[in-house]
Amino acid sequence: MSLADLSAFAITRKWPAQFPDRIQLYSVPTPNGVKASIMLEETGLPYEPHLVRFENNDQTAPEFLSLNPNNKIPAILDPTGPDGKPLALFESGAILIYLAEKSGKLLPRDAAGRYHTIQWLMFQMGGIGPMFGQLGFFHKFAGKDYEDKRPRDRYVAESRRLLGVLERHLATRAWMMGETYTIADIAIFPWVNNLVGFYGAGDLVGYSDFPHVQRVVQAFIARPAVAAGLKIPKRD
Ligand SMILES: N[C@@H](CCC(=O)N[C@@H](CS)C(=O)NCC(=O)O)C(=O)O
Repeated sequence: MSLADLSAFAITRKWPAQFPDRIQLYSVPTPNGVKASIMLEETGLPYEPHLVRFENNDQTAPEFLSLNPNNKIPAILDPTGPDGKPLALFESGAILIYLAEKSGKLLPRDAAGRYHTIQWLMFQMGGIGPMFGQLGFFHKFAGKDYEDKRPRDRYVAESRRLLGVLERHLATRAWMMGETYTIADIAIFPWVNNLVGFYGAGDLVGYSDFPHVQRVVQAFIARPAVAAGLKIPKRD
């Protein structure tokens, strides 16, 4: 069998594929980035990680934009996508659904279970990600020096509200979908972990009021694939 030819994809000029038959991952271990690496680790699909260096603005390089015009990680290039043709994909939620369907793992097969998993995935993409991300900006990054605390407080209140939604849901469940661990968990829990870890916003949002969320985050980070994925691609 001959090796896949990815030369039509400009991104492979900046990040050459050493293993062109494997899924190419372009990412950074941020809360959005690790969703893809954790999923690849969980499914066991063969892949090759490439670090996108924000400090060099790699995400706005023409080679990166050729795959994701929205200049954000994560992005993948699967040499053997649908119909055996290469598939380039960005947006972590789309990547999770794609890899679940490709591997036949972590997305329930029954129609209702599938839609409910996608529902919680969308809840993360449209709610938790953007809101926690803004809270990070106003609490940890440049926005922390702003005198007017109303923008920060707005994102604190909204993040706390979202944690409350998770808390009530998880009070009677092991994972977002009950007994079954799914891509909804892979989307949500890196963000909660990051909020109280790297962002240091636990006290601000009253994290101690959410014991069920805490329990599930602990179970999540204890999974070997999660522990590995949280560090991929390796920063240099
Ligand atoms: N909705 C996107 C968001 C991705 C995103 O915000 N990525 C951030 C890192 S967590 C990024 O690439 N930032 C670089 C930039 O904005 O220049 C997804 O889920 O894939």
